Amino acid sequence: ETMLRLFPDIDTNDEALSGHDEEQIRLMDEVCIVLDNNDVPIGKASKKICHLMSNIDKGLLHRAFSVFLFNEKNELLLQQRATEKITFPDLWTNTCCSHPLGIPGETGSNLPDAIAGVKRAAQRKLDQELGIKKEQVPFEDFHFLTRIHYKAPSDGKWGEHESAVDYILFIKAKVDVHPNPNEVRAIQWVTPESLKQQFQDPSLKFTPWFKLICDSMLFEWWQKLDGGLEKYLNEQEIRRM
Ligand code: DMA
Ligand code: MN
Repeated sequence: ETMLRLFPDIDTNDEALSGHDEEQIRLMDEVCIVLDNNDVPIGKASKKICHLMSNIDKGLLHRAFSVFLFNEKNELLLQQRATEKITFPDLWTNTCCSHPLGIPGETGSNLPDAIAGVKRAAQRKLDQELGIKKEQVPFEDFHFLTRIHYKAPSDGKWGEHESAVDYILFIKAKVDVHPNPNEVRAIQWVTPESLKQQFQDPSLKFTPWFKLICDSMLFEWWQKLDGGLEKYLNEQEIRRM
């Protein structure tokens, strides 16, 4: 279908994964939603195919999401990615990131359906990565802010880039966190001040998308958590970064 017409010589290089963690290799078979440049689904492809640089360079783009979870004190939950992660291992990043799957309920071709899809995916991954139960992060408590289309290099080892349309979700919730060690090495709650301070410490490494969001909008959004966030919600335009 469309996918094969657009990407007839798609690369499925399995070599690239050899030596990596078995569970993380298995997760590379998850089915991502492939998009045109305007975030309209045009097909599906495995997470592995979506993350190979050779495919990304041909324009292969997929849908992703980034959750920012705050507690009652407006502190943000950060995670350090597990050493087992194939992409961006050991880096500090926002609460939870992943991809909505190409399954009913997580896909959507118009914006409202796509937003509903990423919220369901967010509930699924908050549980799988951090052991946060769905009941503590109700669907209707997620706020969609905007979409960011970005392309970022990885740390080089796997020779790949991330090119995605990233849905930004905020949620304020009281949660119990039980990190899955195959996904998450450490967690911490930060204030805007302590996060800014950590950026000054060269021994701490952060993911490129988290840095990008911090360098652009995060601190402005964060300030408005208890009032004034409304005007930032449900942005229709895709921010290209
Ligand atoms: C990918 O997150 C999503 C973005 C926005 C970079 P990830 O690498 O943590 O995905 P997963 O949890 O599915 O491995
Ligand atoms: Mn993740």
